[in-house]
Amino acid sequence: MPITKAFEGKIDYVQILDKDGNIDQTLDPKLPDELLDKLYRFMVLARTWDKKCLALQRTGRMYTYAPLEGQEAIIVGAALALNKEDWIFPTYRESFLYHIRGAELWKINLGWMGMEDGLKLDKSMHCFPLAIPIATQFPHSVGAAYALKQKGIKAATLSFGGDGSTSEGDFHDALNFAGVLNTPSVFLVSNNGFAISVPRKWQTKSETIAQKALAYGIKGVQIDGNDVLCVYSTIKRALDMARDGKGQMLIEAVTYRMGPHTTADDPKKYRNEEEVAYWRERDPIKRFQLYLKGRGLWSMEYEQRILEESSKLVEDAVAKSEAYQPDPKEIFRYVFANMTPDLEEQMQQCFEKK
Ligand SMILES: Cc1ncc(C[n+]2csc(CCOP(=O)(O)OP(=O)(O)O)c2C)c(N)n1
Repeated sequence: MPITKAFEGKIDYVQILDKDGNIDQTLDPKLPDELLDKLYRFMVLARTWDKKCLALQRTGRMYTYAPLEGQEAIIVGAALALNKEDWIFPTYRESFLYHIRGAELWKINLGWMGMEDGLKLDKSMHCFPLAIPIATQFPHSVGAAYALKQKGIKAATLSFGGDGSTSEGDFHDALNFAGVLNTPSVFLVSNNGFAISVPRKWQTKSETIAQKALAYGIKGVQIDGNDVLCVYSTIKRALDMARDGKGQMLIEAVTYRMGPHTTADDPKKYRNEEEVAYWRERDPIKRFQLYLKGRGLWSMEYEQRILEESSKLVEDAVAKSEAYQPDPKEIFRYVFANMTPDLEEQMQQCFEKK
C-alpha cells in the first residue's frame, strides 16, 4: 500500500474530503458552486476521454497511451489552480491538462497517434512538452522559474512527476536549485504506488516523499491526491506562495493508478485484486459526486447531461483526429531540430517521382 502516514510532526498529511464525500469543516476551502461544477465536469470528461483512448489503442487506432484513471483529481485540481501566466511541465500522464489549458482534445489525440502536429501547442498556453524521460522536467521548470524571477514576471512554474521520478538525480538537483535561487517553483509528485512495476517502497526508505523537501530548505506536504478539493486548494496556496517570493513547495499527492502504466503494461503481474478494490473505494470522482449531492449540486439528470456532453466531445475529437492527414515528410523532419544531410537525402529518395 502507498504510505499515507505523515513524517512525525514535520510533514502534514492533509485530506479535506474523505472517501465517502464528507468534508472536514475546518479545512473547507468554500469554493463557489461554479468552480465545483467545473472541477466535476472536467474530471468526468477526463475519465470519458481516457476510456476512449484505451479502447482506441486496443483496437489499433492509437499507439501507446498512458492512462490516467484514478488520477483525475490531481490533473484537474492542478489545472484549475493555475493562473494563465503560470507555466506547466507535465509528464505523459498529464496530457489531458493541455485541454484544460486550452488545447483541443483532437490535437492531444493526434499526439498519441504519433503525429507531431498535435503537440504543437500555442505558446500562450505556457505548456512545456510532455516529459517522457523521467524527471528531466524538474530542472527545466526551475530554469524557467529563475527566468521569470529575473524578468520580474509574477508567475510560477508547476512541474509534475511520479514517485519513481524522485529517485532520479534531476529531481534532487531541481529542488536544491529552487531553494538556493529562491525561484517561484512548485513540485507536484503523484505517488501512485508504482513506477511501472516497481513499488513505492523500493524507491526510497523515507516514510514520505514530501519529507525530501526538508533537506533542500523548502516546504513539503503530503496530501490525499484523490480529494480534488485538497489538491486544488493546496496547489493554489503553493502557487500563491511561490509567486509572492515566499518559497517553494513539494507536494506529494497520494493516489493510485487504476489502469496499466501504459498500454504496453500488464499490472496483474505485480499487484493484487484486493489492492485495486481498496483504491476503487477511494475513487476521486465518486467521492466528489457524493459531496456535491450532499450540497444539492448533483442529480441523476445532471449526471446524465454531463456524461452525454463528455461523450459527444470525445467522439467528435476522435472523428476529427482520425480524419487528419499528416504530411508524411514529418517522419524525417522531426528527428532532429535541423535535418542532417543523410535525412535530407533519404527524404528526397522517398518522395522523388519514379
Ligand atoms: C530517464 C528514464 N529512465 C527510464 C525510463 C523508463 N520509464 C518510463 S516510465 C517509468 C516509470 C516512472 O514512474 P513514476 O515516476 O512513478 O511515474 P508514473 O508512470 O507512475 O506516473 C520508467 C522507469 C524513462 N522514460 N526515462
